[in-house]
Amino acid sequence: MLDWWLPPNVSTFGQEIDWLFHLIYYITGVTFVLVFVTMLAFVIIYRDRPGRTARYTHGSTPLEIAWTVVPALILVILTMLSVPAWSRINMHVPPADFDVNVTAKQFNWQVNYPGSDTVFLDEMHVPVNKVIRVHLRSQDVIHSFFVPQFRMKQDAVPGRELVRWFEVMKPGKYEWPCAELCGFGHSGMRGWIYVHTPAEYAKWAAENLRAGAKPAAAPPEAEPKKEEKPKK
Ligand SMILES: [Cu+2]
Repeated sequence: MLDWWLPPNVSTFGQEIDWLFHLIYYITGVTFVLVFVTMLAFVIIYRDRPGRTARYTHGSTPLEIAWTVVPALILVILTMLSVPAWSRINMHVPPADFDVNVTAKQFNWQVNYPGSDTVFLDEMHVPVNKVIRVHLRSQDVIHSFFVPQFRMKQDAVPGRELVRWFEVMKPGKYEWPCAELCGFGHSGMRGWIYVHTPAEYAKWAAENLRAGAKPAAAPPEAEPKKEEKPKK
């Protein structure tokens, strides 16, 4: 029902995330309406009128217990509902069909494929319907790998290698912005992930993944190719 404001999901695990998102959205939406309707009603019902005097009230203990216990229960239930999704997506990385190294820096994504020494700037090419394992690093500050259509967001933390995965069900060109304010060029830090059909991917790989091949669309100010060679 909220499809009009979320970008279309193309990831195998996206539905689990969207379902939780919608559930939380409706719970907070209903709470918002109830709180504001009650507040407006009270403002009108208990407004100042001639002859009305203020009255001391301690409040209502049962009511206070209820509005503490109910939200606490909702949070516990939401946690229990989130655990299976979190565990399936983030705790267990499935066997990968492809590994990709991504090193974030101010202000580019540097992409490297095992077995090739080419570093691509701000573009990643992967085949559709395959488990892609991303080895995410940062060279300087915290960045955030974000692909809205993949329902995937992960901080890149200096000094750590984080492994995340995705499997895309639909070929296309997907925007890949940095979602962590990382410096003056942050707003320009974005790349594209090209999800190809198997034949297209094979063609791209044959043309671009030979050792020493030139990055396809690196901007003119691109760094020397071997400047950051991810260690394995
Ligand atoms: Cu960044």
